[in-house]
This record gives sequence, structure tokens and C-alpha cells, in this order.
Amino acid sequence: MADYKPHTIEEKRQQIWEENNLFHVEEDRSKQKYYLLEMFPYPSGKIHMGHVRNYAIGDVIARYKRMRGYNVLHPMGWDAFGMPAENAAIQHGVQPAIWTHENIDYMRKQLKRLGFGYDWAREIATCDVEYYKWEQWMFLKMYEKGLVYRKSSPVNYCVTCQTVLANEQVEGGLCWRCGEAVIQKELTQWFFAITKYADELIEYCDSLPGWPERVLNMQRNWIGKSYGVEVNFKMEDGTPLTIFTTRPDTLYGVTFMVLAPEHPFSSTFPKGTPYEKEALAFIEKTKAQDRSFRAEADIQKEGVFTGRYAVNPLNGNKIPVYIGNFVLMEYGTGAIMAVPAHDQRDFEFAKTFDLPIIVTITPENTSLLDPEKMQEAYESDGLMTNSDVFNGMNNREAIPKIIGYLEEKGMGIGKVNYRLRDWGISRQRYWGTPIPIVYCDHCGTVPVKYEDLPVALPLNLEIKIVGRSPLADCAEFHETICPVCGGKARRETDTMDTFVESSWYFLKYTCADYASGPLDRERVDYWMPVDQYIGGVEHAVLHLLYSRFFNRVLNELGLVGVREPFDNLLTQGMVIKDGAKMSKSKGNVVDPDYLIEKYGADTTRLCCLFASPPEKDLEWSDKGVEGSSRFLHRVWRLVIDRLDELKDVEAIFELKTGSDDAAQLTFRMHKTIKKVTEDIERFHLNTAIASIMELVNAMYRFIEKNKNGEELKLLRGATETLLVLLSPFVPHIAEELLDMLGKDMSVTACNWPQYKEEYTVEDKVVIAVQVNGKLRDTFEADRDIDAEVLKKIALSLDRIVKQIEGKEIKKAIVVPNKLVNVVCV
Ligand code: ANZ
Ligand code: ZN
Repeated sequence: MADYKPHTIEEKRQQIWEENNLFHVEEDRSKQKYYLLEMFPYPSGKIHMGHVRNYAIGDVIARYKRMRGYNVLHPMGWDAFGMPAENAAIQHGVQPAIWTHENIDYMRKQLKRLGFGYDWAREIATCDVEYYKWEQWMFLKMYEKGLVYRKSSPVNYCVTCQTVLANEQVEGGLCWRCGEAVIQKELTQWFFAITKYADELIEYCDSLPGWPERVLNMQRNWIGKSYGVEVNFKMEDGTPLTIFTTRPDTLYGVTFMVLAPEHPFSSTFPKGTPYEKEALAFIEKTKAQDRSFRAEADIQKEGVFTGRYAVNPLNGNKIPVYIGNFVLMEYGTGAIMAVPAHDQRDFEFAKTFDLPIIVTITPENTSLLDPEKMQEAYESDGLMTNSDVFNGMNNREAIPKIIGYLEEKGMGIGKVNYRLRDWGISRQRYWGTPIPIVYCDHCGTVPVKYEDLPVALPLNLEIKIVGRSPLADCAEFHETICPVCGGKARRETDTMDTFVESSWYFLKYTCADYASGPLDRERVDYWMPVDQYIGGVEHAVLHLLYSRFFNRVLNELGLVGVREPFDNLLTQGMVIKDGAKMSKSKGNVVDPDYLIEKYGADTTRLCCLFASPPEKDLEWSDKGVEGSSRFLHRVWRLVIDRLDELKDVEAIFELKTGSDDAAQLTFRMHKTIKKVTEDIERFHLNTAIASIMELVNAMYRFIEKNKNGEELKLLRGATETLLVLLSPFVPHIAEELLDMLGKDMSVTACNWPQYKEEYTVEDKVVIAVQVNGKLRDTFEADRDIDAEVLKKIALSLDRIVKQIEGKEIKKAIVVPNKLVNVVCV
């Protein structure tokens, strides 16, 4: 009989799918739509195991939903702008566009070889002018609506990548892309006003039940909403100094104040005091430090005295004003009131500078805290002390009262603060979407006219390392005329952050061929929202937050009907090998090409799906691949060895009247359908596969004895069921075998098997218990339970215990599903 030759089969099936255009979908209002999306890859050159895993999971769901009768949109494309293309240009002198498209061609082939069922007619590459042209259009619309603005500010800058990074792109003080330490630089750049949506973005977190709570929490924390009050302190000379605090209940415990080095007063206050020189040196030094590092709770608290004092508006206390590294200019007002008794950062600072500590909160049911003996700040709640009229109140209850009091006296105002900053999108790079703005000496900053779009990237540029965008050196690009006055003008030479492209690609898929506008609203609304999104958790705050923002903006521009883009989100775990994330830099990569070459696509898919549930990390093991391969060979032989017998037999899916074997297989088959269906719905793909494996074992048991008549029909039914259940996971082998049985799956695309509830209940058998051949008792047990377990149960039955009392057990003979005979003397 024919051997299992995965490569031949896979090529053949893929060709058939392509010829039948199997995965192409149109908007069909008679059917329920299902939009399944996986995060699209950056075309770096080759796909890696992380991609294979992500896309294998997605493909199972897409195929399954299709078989259940949904109209499934399952698209794929390329997040095609970005740095590596420019690096390749610098290193190998190849044009970024050519490099990118060559990579895309190769990677597309890889995805096809893995048998992923995408609607390739909707493929997009974000670096194509047909795509980014509309992004420029959106930028202009946002500019009109005041959602885009330009300002000078200190920015995160990576020297290696020679570009600005958004806060979201700095991880522990390092560049998310290359790992270089991030520095601060003052630059004029363009911002998207994402903070205008901060409230809504946080609120809607509660109405996304299909998202993992972990991701929602990361978003909530990133947006970081806090309620507090801006308190107007005054300096001794009357100069107002406003601070933001979330703890007005500690106002009577303020013993000093701290300014961010960037605060305008930081350089003016020390003037003319003995502290001037030291203060200015400190400011210079600290400004250069990375802000995300400075924001970390456990940094060494550093600071200098300004030589000046402020006055506490509540009690008139005179309090020294410092400059400190742990206060950030971007948050609140860039100045804080410090309460060492109740804030750990302030406590550490006070210890370093030997500043007084005043306790204003006392833990309930204990005596007053002694500032002399405190080892750390007391940050929890309690009763107010040392706080004048507020003494004795619970501090949480006191907060609104104190805010009211401050507002009444004109000493402060209640305020909500967000940690989220506006999204800086200017990048000093070439390989990105040009920002459609022109600078004119006459007219200032002028948007490009809609009819002059696109502002296309010049493709024949020589790209060198110069520390600024190559576009800035390309006169042909930046020399232009002013859209308003017609005079000489200069184009913006920065390009947009590549996260802008990924903020709306999911909309473009719905109408990829639409050219007469940014998006075809009718088709967008048919498909949106994405029913299931699948991707890495590393995008929890970057891409996923930007997309939620962008979708809102496009909703307001009338381009999409829904407010939230992604209904359900599945974040898959990483692929791990030898204890570390599989990555080039760790040198522990397994090349998907190698696996496909050696084992074929089905085995490669199966081992990614079987090794662990999607949300968990997948520990790579070569044994796992071998096991998957062996299983598929086993399935192959099961069918091929009986092909002649099964070929022209009618399939039946239940047989109650035949032998015990038949009933057993009937139960097993229906239970498996139920389990696989439910598991796929919950994304427990690994256990779904495990139960299919059990079905295979049951079928091998069934055919130990030759089958004919009704039983052969049942075997045929079980075989069909097995192959259909397998087909979302390993579509090639499943379809090939079905084809050989004379059943063409790929044409009748929707036929997920049904189960009968009556066969899914536990299948019980009655076990007879004999002692020396005489029936003494019976009990009920699950079918197929282990002989050892049956023996144990039998020996524990009261009647049996009595029978064998005082006797020596020689042995216990077990006939599975029937009988236990205890032999004793
Ligand atoms: C006095 C105080 C007493 C504070 C206390 C806390 C505890 P969240 O909740 O994260 O919003 N703060 C304000 N502006 C800051 C800045 N620019 N840089 C660093 N820290 C700043 O944090 C608000 C608290 O962080 C504020 O409340 C302030 O310290 C500090 F027992 O004021 B608090
Ligand atoms: Zn002009």
C-alpha cells in the first residue's frame, strides 16, 4: 500500500485549493460573517516558529468556522515599513523596496507551503503607495480635526536606530527594537492626540469581555487614570507653585517639595543662592537620563536644594523646595509636595537629605507611628492625625472633604490625571509613510492638498548613515512649492511611526481592492468588527491601544461603523527552546523550512498545536515533532490498509445493535466530536488533538477483529468523522484520505460532524465480581477503565472483603469491561 508522502500530498492539495479559489470570500449577506485575523508579520526575510504557531492556531479556527457554515474572512498581509529594510540598504546596497518585496515573495511561499488558507486576493503591503496614500489622507483629516499637532519636546531617542521612540517603545530604558539604552533629546515632532480618548479607552475596557483580563489591565495601567487635586502652594515671595497630588489627606505632613529638573522654576529658583552652581549641574546631568528609568520606583533618589522655601497653604509651615530625579515633567504639574511619612519615594529622599517626617495617618487600632523609628513609609489607610479639623476621620473619607475645602478657599482644584501621553509619530527615517506637510517661509506649516496625494517615497535613494532621514538630503523629494502661495517650500522629511500602518490594516483587508477612497464603508461594515484577533501579548499596549484609538478616529471620520475594532482577542504564548525565547540572538531557532522539508507541513502544524494550549508558552521539543509525525503515519495506515474494504461502503454513524465493540466505537466517536467541537470553541486545541488521538486508538482496537456488514459501515463512518475532525489541524492528509475514500471535502466546504447527545454520556459497564469462580457481587464502572483500577474496586467491596477474610489471595483475573475473579485459598 502507498506510503505516507507528505510533500506530494501537500503540493497536490494546495494546488487544488488554489485552482478552486477555496479561501476567497465575498460579502454575502445571506450568511453569517466571521472575521478571523492574525497579526500580520514584518517581512524580515523568513517566517519563524512564532509565526507558524500564531498562524496555525488561526488557520484551525478559520477552517473550523468555515465548516460550520460561516462566511469566513481570513486575510494576510505585510507590515512592510521599518528599519531592517534601511539597514539592509546600508549594508548590502539593496533598495528597501526591492528587499522588502523579495522578502514578501519568499514568506508568502512559506505560508502557502504550510497550507494556511488565506484569501490572497486581499493581500496588502503597507509600504505600497496604494496603501500609505490613504494613511496620508487620514493624517490630513486628523490635522483638520485638531487631532494632529506639532510641538517641541524632549523625546526618547535611540542612537543605534537613529530615531525617536514613543514611550510605549521604551522597555526598561532600552529600545524595544535593538535593546540600546535610550537617551533624551529635544526635538520638534508631530503628535496624535490619543490622550483626548484616554477616558473612553479606559472605560471601554469594561465592555470587552472577549479580551484577556491581563491585557485589559495592562491597558488600564498604561493609560493610568488617577483622581487627585492640584494644590496651589506659594513661595515665600508669593510666587505660585502648583503641584498635583492624589493624596490631599497627607497635606499636613508635607515637609518639603520637589521639582522635576525640567520644571521652569528649577533653573530660576537657585539663582542668587549659594546652591546655584550645584543645582544647575544637577539639572544638566539629570535631564540627560532616560525618563522611563527615572520613573522606576526603586531608582536611587537624587536631588539638590534650590535655596528657596514654600508655604503650606493649610498650616503656614515653611517648607524647603528641592529638585529631584524622580519627579517627571510630563506628569501632573512636574512638581510634588513630599510626604515622607506616607510615600516611599519621599521617605527615601528624606532619609538621604535628613529632612523631617510628620505622620498624618495612623493605622486603625494601633498607636501613633513614631517617625524616628519608621523603616519605611506607611502607605496604607487609617485615621487622620496632626491634621487640624480633619483629625480622627478615616483618610479615604477625608479626601473629598479636603478637596472641597481647598476648592472653596481657592487653594486648589480637583483633577483627573492620566499617565498616557500623546503619541509622537515623527521618525527620522526613510522607509515609512511621508508626513504630508509642507513648510513655507511665508505661510508656515501647510498641509498638502488632498488632490496632491500621495506624497510618494522616492525609490532610488542612496541610503547612508547620517543621523537624519535620507529624505532630508534628497532635494528632489523635499524641494517643493507651497500649496497656498506657490512659492518655494520644503517638505516635512520625517516619516510616520510604522505603528500607524498597523492601526488600520484590518480595515483595509475588508476592501483591499477599493481605490476610489480610503475605505469602502459598506464592505467595512459587513466585516467589522474583527470577530477573533490572534497575536502576541507583547502588543498589549502598543499596537492594540493605537488600533483602538485609530479606529475611533476613523469612526468619527465616517469610515467605519464600529467604535471598537476587535471583539475577541487571543494572545498566544511564546515559542521557547532550552529555556529561552526562540530568537536569532539566542541562537536557538528552529527553521520552519527545515521542518517542512523533513516532515511536511501537516506535522509542522500539528506539533505547534499539540504541544501546549495557545495562551501558554510552547516549549520546543524535537521529540514532539517525531511524535506528531508518527501519529500522522498511524492515521495514514489506518485508512490506507483498509481502503479497498471501505471505499464503496455506505457510512453509518451509530450502531447500537451490533457487538459490544460497535457500541463502544459509537460512543467514542460521538464523544470525540463533542469534545473537539467544545475544545476548538475554547481554543483548547491541544486537548482537542489528544481526544482525536484516543479515537484513533479506539479504531485500531475495533479492527483487531475483522469487520464486515454493519460494522464495516460504522468503521467507514468513524473514518470519515476522524478525517473531518482532523482537517482543520492537518488539512492536507485529512483531505487526501477523504478524497481516496471518494469524499471531496474541499468543495463541500461546510460539513462539521454532528454528535448525538445520547452517546456522549458516560458509557458504563457492569462488572461481575467472583470469588473462586462464584458470583458474589457486581458494580458499575466507566467503560475501558484500567484493569488495576477494576481490581482495586472489586477488592474493596464489602461483600468481597467478607468472602476473602482470613484467606490468602493468589491472584485476581480481570476481563476488561466484564469481570474480576479473585482466586484465594
Ligand atoms: C503627595 C503624596 C503623599 C503622594 C502620599 C502620594 C502618596 P499616581 O497615583 O500614579 O497618579 N507625583 C505627582 N506628580 C509627579 C511627577 N510629576 N513625578 C513623580 N511623581 C509625581 O501618582 C500621583 C502621586 O505621584 C502624587 O501624589 C505625587 O505624590 C506623585 F502619601 O502627592 B503624591
Ligand atoms: Zn507659502
